[in-house]
Amino acid sequence: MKIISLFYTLLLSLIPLPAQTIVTNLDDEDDGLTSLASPADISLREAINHSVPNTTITFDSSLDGETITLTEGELVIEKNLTIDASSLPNGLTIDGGGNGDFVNDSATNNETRCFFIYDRLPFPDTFQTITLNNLTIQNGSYEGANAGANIYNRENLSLINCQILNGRAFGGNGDADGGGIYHRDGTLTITDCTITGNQIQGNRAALEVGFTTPLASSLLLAAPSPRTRFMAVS
Ligand SMILES: [Ca+2]
Ligand SMILES: [Ca+2]
Ligand SMILES: [Ca+2]
Repeated sequence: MKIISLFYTLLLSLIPLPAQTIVTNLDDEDDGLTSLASPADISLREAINHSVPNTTITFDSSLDGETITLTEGELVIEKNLTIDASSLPNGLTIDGGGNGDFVNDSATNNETRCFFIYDRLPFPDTFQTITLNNLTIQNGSYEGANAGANIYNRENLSLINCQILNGRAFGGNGDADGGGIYHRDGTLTITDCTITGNQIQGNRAALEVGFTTPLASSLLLAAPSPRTRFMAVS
């Protein structure tokens, strides 16, 4: 019996547990590589930057319905990662600080794109798997081409029960793309999301992924060459 018990204990020890990091504050800060050793002071930026690949990032229940306003620039995701606020009844908001115009006010209000999702690996590219769940991502702002004011994506991204709101892409000699999402490579899977109020400047065809109502089912967008583009409907 002891041998069997020992066997199972050994077996369990060989099965890697899924990594998990819990965000515990609303600050936009990064205290460095050892920051995750301070479980009472873990920001979303620290969780993204320093968690090992394949981590699921969740949120302390005290953050239910709260907002993280970005002050340190876009959040960069370049590895397999899940950001899951599904345990929060009222979700969690990530705000890029944009003020709704087509002017770069980053010097005065820190406005920024919200998520830059790309590992920058050389060709041939491989695709990381990223899932964002129960997040509101709003007020992103980006000046330039290939924008994606709320989300720039070149990996395999799944959005579940998210709201992508009020992004503003502008400039880029009139070549700004994606007030909400700029999806270039990989796949973009959208399930039960609302993507609305996002705008680009100028008279070029609007290039955001645009939906005004929650989708009834999943939409899988396999990125063709060279790009996937959608007309804005809002
Ligand atoms: Ca910290
Ligand atoms: Ca602005
Ligand atoms: Ca990649």
